[in-house]
This record gives sequence, C-alpha cells and structure tokens, in this order.
Amino acid sequence: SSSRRLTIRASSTNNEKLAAKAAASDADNGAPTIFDKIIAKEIPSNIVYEDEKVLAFRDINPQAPVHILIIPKLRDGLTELGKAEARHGEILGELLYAAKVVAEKEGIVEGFRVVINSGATACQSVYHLHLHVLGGRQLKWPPG
Ligand code: TR5
Repeated sequence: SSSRRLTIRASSTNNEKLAAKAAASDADNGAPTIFDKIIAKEIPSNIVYEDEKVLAFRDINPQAPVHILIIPKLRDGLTELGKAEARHGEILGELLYAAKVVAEKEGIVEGFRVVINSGATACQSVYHLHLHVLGGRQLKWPPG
C-alpha cells in the first residue's frame, strides 16, 4: 500500500529500515517459509547439527564469527515464539538444549548468546521459529 511505502521511505536508521522490512515482507500467516526448503534440503545450507527433531545451520548473513540458526523440523504452529502453547514445551526445551550442544561443537560454550526475535516489532523476518546462537567475539549489551 502507499502508506506502507511511505513508512519505509520515512525510515532513517538501519534498525528502522530493518523493522519496516520485517513488517512489510513476511507475515505470520502460516505460509511455508524458506526454512521448509532448507529442512527438505531443496536449497543448500551449511548444517552444523541435526537430529530427528531439530536442524542447526549457519546464518547466511552472520552477525558474529559464529552465527547459527536452530529450528524445529516440524513447525507445528510455531511461526513465532509469541504463538507458543503449553504443548510446545518439549520442543522448546530441545531447541534450547541444542543451542548448548551447538555452542560446545563451535568452541564458544564459555560465552555465547541465544536470541529469538518474535514478531515484526522484534525484526523477525522468517516465520518459522528459530533460535539465533551468536558468539566468537565479545558481545555487547543492550542489543538494538
Ligand atoms: O530476522 P529473524 O530473527 O527472523 O532471522 C532470520 C534469519 O534468517 C536472518 O538472520 C537471516 O540472515 C537468516 N536467513 C535468511 C535466509 C537464510 C538465512 N540463513 C541461512 N540460509 C538462508 N537462505 C538460504 N535464505 C534466506 N532467505
């Protein structure tokens, strides 16, 4: 819409541009995402860990020397963390534990960060729940 274009044009900082892009591009409408193709291995990814339930692969646009995404193979309604229900407790725990396993494999277990962006306000851009595992440098706080 023209008002959306206006909103994007009015954005000045990088973060505002990112937020506008996230809001305008994908919506949490349950449609398949690029991660389905990664799970199906229809498009290549750099996989670092995999088991029956979770897949971990390197982020295509890394924000740190180590930047890995961990996703459930079965999305099961988990387009975003904000849509989680009590029945998702087990897979959420497995994803968080996988973050530790991946951090250990990558040699960053003594200091790393796990991030989940939930919703356009948090700059989520792919609506298939994913944990970002970041490390390999001194991380700053607060995040943007
Ligand atoms: O912004 P949120 O939290 O939703 O994170 C989505 C992440 O997916 C971003 O950090 C992107 O860099 C990452 N991403 C997007 C694509 C992609 C990817 N990581 C690996 N491989 C990717 N492919 C092949 N295609 C993408 N569109």
